[in-house]
Amino acid sequence: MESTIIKEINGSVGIIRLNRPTKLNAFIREKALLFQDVLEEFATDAVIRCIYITGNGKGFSAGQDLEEIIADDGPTLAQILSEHYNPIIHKIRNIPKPVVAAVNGVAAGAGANIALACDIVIASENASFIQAFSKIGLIPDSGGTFFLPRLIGFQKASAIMMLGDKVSAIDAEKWGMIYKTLPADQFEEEALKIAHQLAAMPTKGLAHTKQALNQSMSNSLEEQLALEDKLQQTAATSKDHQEGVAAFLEKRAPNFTGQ
Ligand code: LHQ
Repeated sequence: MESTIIKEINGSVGIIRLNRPTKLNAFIREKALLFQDVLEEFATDAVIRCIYITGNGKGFSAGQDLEEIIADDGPTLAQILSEHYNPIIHKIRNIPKPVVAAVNGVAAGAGANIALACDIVIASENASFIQAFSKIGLIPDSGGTFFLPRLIGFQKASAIMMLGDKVSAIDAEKWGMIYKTLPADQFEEEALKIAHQLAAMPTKGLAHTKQALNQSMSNSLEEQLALEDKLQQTAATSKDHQEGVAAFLEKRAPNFTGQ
């Protein structure tokens, strides 16, 4: 049987394809654990300078597999959060490389919130986002209650979480929930171009930017200014910083190595 997670290395981009297409890539335990393993592997592989997550088939991910939660031998609710989704969100936020979600179709429940935890979310014009939890008496998890109000404001977040509306990719872009919507017929090609662009950039600088953004979620202005100071000192010691300045002054294209 084909793996529920397909990994592939394309140049400096590590591609993760969620692969249970007949179930809209819903997560079962085996898939959630494998996903973490591949995130970890790509995080530590120096060749990989951008991670790209997408879904096989017509959906991105319909979140937790609802058949698994009622199965006698399935994981407990506590395991689903503490061993599956919480570590996935922690990993995505703490990997010192850009993580792109290429949302090819519907993203529901934890599937939507895994996408929203990524650094850059790109969606096909056919994609949609559903905070499906309310329809089954649950609360939005996988960081949903953290990221969504920060992305689109308290009121809209509150409404779509309570109503469980299907938000089109076009609206998601308009509201600032995602970065960009792309035409369906060029989706993978164009989304991968963005991933390759990121993979050719100063990786350490992007990692420090990510760290600063992570902490901006809870820091005061004073704390954030101090953090920017510290991270900028470190970024300034990178080879890619020297290369960027030299390339600019020599009027040539930079050749960043991620160092
Ligand atoms: C599915 C699923 C699915 C199993 C589609 N499971 N089979 C945390 C804590 C603890 C417990 C619970 O979960 C969580 C985190 C969460 O993620 S909670 C939210 C779980 N997800 C949902 O509630 C979404 C359920 N799915 C849907 O509402 C629809 O499938 C959407 C709106 C996503 C897509 O609708 P359609 O495009 O009409 O597709 P479909 O419903 O026909 O689905 C296609 C197939 O995929 C179908 O199987 P079948 O064998 O009948 O062809 C569905 O049963 C299956 N599928 N989602 N989550």
